[in-house]
Amino acid sequence: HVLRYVTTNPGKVREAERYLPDGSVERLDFDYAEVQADELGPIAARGAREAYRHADAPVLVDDAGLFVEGLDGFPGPYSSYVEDTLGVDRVHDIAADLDDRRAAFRCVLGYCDGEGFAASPDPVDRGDRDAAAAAGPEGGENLDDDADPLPVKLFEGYVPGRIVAPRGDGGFGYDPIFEHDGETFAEMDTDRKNAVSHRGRALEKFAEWYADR
Ligand code: ITT
Ligand code: NA
Repeated sequence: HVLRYVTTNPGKVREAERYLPDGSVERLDFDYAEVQADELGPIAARGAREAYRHADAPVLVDDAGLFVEGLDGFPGPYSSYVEDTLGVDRVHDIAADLDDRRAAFRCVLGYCDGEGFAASPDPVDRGDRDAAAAAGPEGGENLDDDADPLPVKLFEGYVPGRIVAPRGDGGFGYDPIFEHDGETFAEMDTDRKNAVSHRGRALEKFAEWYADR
């Protein structure tokens, strides 16, 4: 079975391909409805169900966001909208005036193939969400409060860092203004970013689970 990685963002697939066997994943350019929610989990869960019903094949959706500590987590689930409207440079300008420039990227992967998951009688298996839980209230309870019975399995990843003036040409989105361990994500190559990133952490958990599926 080819796995559909559901995203309008080719940068995400470039990162995801490193975790899955050659030829086992292809991008499905499908823009699922992003429900308004203050957490990524419910957005990914609903997106996975919608994408599965659209594709009628196994799907993985990837919902991510940048959470700036000194802005109470903004732009968070609105990161895509804010990138398109304000833009990355102005997010940096706003953060530059803050005392606290700490930030984190979060990623939630939602998998749906129309079948249940043996290890989890629940409609939603929350997967391993230790990192998100440890990271604070954003990772919080009720990852998916949707009543839709179609099972979805969620995988989360988190990386701490801080907002800096833009540096580097790699990556995509907010990568130039997100520094982790002295380098921005845009200064890292894909393997280096994957080794520390929110998406890399989530993909690692997913790939380990998916290998036995
Ligand atoms: P899809 O929803 O179609 O997957 P998207 O780019 O809108 O594409 P998200 O809603 O998950 O994806 O992304 C929210 C925003 O965060 C968006 O502006 C992305 O560019 C950005 N983003 C996501 N992952 C990122 C990463 O690893 N590095 C930098 N920016 C990232
Ligand atoms: Na999106």
